[in-house]
Amino acid sequence: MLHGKLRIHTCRVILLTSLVWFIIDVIVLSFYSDCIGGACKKFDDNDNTIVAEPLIDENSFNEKQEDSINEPQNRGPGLEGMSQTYRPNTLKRWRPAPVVPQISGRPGEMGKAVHIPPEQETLMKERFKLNQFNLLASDMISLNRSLSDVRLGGCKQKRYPALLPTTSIVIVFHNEAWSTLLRTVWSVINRSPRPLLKEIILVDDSSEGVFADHLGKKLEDYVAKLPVPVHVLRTEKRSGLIRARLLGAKHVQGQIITFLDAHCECTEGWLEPLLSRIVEDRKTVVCPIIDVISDETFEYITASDMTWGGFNWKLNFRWYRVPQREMDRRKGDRTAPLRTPTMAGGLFSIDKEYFYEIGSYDEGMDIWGGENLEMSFRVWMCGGQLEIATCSHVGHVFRKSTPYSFPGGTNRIVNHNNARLAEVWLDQWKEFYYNINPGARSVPVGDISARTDLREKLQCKSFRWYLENIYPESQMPLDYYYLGDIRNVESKNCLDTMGRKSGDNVGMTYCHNLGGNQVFAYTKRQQIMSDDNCLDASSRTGPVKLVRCHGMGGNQAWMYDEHDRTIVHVNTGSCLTKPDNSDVNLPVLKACNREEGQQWIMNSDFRWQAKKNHNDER
Ligand SMILES: *[C@@H]1O[C@H](CO)[C@@H](O)[C@H](O)[C@H]1NC(C)=O
Ligand SMILES: [Mn+2]
Repeated sequence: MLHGKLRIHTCRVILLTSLVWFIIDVIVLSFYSDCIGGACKKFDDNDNTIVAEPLIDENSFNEKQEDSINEPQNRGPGLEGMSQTYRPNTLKRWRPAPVVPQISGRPGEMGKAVHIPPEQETLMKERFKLNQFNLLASDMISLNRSLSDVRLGGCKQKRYPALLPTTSIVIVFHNEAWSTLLRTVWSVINRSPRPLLKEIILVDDSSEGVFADHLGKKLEDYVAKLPVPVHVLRTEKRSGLIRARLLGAKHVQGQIITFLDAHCECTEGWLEPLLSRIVEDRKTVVCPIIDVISDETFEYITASDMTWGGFNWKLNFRWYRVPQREMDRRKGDRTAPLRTPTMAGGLFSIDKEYFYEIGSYDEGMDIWGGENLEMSFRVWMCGGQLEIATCSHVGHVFRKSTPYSFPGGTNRIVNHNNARLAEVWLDQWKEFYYNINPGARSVPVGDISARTDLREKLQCKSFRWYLENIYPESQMPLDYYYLGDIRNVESKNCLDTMGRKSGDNVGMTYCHNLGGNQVFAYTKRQQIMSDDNCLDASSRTGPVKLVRCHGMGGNQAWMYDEHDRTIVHVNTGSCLTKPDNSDVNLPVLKACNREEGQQWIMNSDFRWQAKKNHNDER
């Protein structure tokens, strides 16, 4: 009995003491928080230090209130967003890393191009084959090479929060060259504020042959001496990017995971903008601007801050120009984070817990391809946001061809991955993918139930919502009447892009019913489009060209009359007509004459999708 009472008493004392400490904590924290809010003195023990104030971006604050895609309770800059997601005592005080000094006389300093003397050209070509970049040039450049500060002027003045979370850098590689891999590592060490850099995790996805020599024990011995903890993990067999990244992520000890490619160079101030966005809202996935390191000369070339990520019907990731709509949202401020519909996928930061909450990666995907779009759609549709921090620049060696082998064949793997992505996330718009790429229909997608369950569990929005709210400029039209081939009544032939590029004439040939180059969409905006090109005519007699869709009507507006079956070019009033005898593969534009050569059928396998609106529209 006595024991029992004593125990209860002890418990009470412990509870009370804890309570007192808790209250003290809260008081201290709230005082401290006021400091963060900017009411306190600045953190100025060094003239060059970034000031201890959060990045309060008035523009985005106003924006957030009127914008329906944000959940206000989780958003808002500064403290509210922060205290809900990161406890201040887990964050770190930091200072910008010192500028990497130029080593005079070394090739490639300040990001300059390296030119190989003619007598070494044979050797250069020999070495080029190993990695599909100029390895000889790379080997001549210091691992610590200096770079110029490529940021916009406004970025250099930006103030970031005084306290930021730590990050682990995860770098996956397969058969990587020594100098590019280690230059990536050194650029991270040299240009990241040290308190924020928890560790670097290198994941060797089963490098083979000559690569195994330097990427084995030699690498482990080398990284053991580096001034930052660097771990080398290895997959047992070739696992591909996705599974190797998951292995790396599993060992992450920092609060944020930053994925980098293995042939990158981080520039001055690259990390702070990424971490700052996440500390404001942990459901933000942030990419740097990916600059170009020339595969020929290793010159550092700044990329545009006016491009964002999109995708085409084939589900290839593509860079497109940022539309005016997004520039307006940012009030014309090019240093403000850019909301991008998709990301390239190689380089980004994400909160570690959020990475798992949102479903990490689709483990049913193989080797490479599609995972970046999958994550992009998932983040947007399931309540997160995807941004490019235009003040963060990381260079990447872009290659003209891949040096990697794809067990099972590149096409098969990419089709498999993209088909999974289409099945899980694209809803009815998956038809655009299957129609333009009919080969994907026969590739087994495997079991996707775990991913569809995830979509259900996270209560993700529809792809229509994504197209309406995040990517109205998409090449996949939001509203379309028809998707399929366009057949001439008289000749029985079909319109065909012949695989031609923007600026070329559209063609016509026998109907093969396989989709591909014969698939067109007729959209609510009166476009006749194939992937990112639209039928376009600039005179009443043609020619009819494929031109990159601009969405502004004009020369790209066509009116299909279901009853007459004519396709009338709105600007000129001319009718799309079957080819003349002069060129049997070239449809033309002529004055309308009601003959069968001007009648077209859009009804093969596909349904009219928005018939009601179709009539309203006219
Ligand atoms: C890079 O610079 C650091 C000092 O900033 C030095 O310790 C290190 O040895 C250098 N690394 C190489 C490979 O030159
Ligand atoms: Mn790469």
